[in-house]
Amino acid sequence: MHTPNSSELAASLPGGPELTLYHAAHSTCSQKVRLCLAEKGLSYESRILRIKEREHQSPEYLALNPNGVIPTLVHAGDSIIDSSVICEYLDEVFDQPRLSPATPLGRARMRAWLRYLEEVPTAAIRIPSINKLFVPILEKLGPQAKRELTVQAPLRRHLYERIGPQGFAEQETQESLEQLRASLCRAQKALERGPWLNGDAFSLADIVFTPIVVRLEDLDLHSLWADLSEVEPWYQRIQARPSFSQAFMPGSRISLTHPDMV
Ligand SMILES: N[C@@H](CCC(=O)N[C@@H](CS)C(=O)NCC(=O)O)C(=O)O
Repeated sequence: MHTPNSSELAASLPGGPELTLYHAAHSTCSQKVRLCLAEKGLSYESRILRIKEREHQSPEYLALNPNGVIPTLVHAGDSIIDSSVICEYLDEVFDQPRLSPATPLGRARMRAWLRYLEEVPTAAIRIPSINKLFVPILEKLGPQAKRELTVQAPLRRHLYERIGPQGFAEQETQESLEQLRASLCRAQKALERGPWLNGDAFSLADIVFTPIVVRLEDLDLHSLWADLSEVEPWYQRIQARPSFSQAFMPGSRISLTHPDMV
């Protein structure tokens, strides 16, 4: 019997040549979209962007994504930006398996999770991530490259200007850890009713939270949820899904990666 190899398997999946993802292995927002693609069994053309080379700030890329951040999905020639928007788009266009509740109320609750996850932990995780991952890279690149990366960042110039040689100021780092802890406590409450963030069914809310928890683990911040009885079992369930190893491809886990790979 012929066992299909991985490229034959990819070619037989829906999505295929119509979907192109601009992303990076270590990028938490890219990981959200890769998890969604894997859960939905979609194949795609992968275009890896090197942040260090400022490929996400090139005119060609800015034409696809004026925010100059990754990821961007191109579907049949149209670009879609913002990771949770991309996830919702994929879930609408490729309908099975559904990753959103069937009722308007269920979807409203899931979207409230998505907005909260964007506003609080997704923003907060940037601070310890930059402290650990980007500061050594920026220091190696030197002041000129650092200035260019900062000045050309369409969304975050002012955030990046606050990065000192040791990273962000202690108070900003502490505030981000408080926000991350608050989001884990909110997850704990939801998971007590669980088994998933939005109730009975695994959904985009679980997908969007996952890379944040993975990054916390990579930053040795597991202590932030050590006393929260439902969070670790949820994380174990997430890691047992086949989508996890597909989305977290080599280079995704920063503690296992040399910073030079970014
Ligand atoms: N709201 C955007 C944020 C994307 C984002 O911040 N991407 C990061 C990587 S996770 C990035 O491109 N950083 C490079 C930069 O800010 O210059 C989304 O959800 O897609």
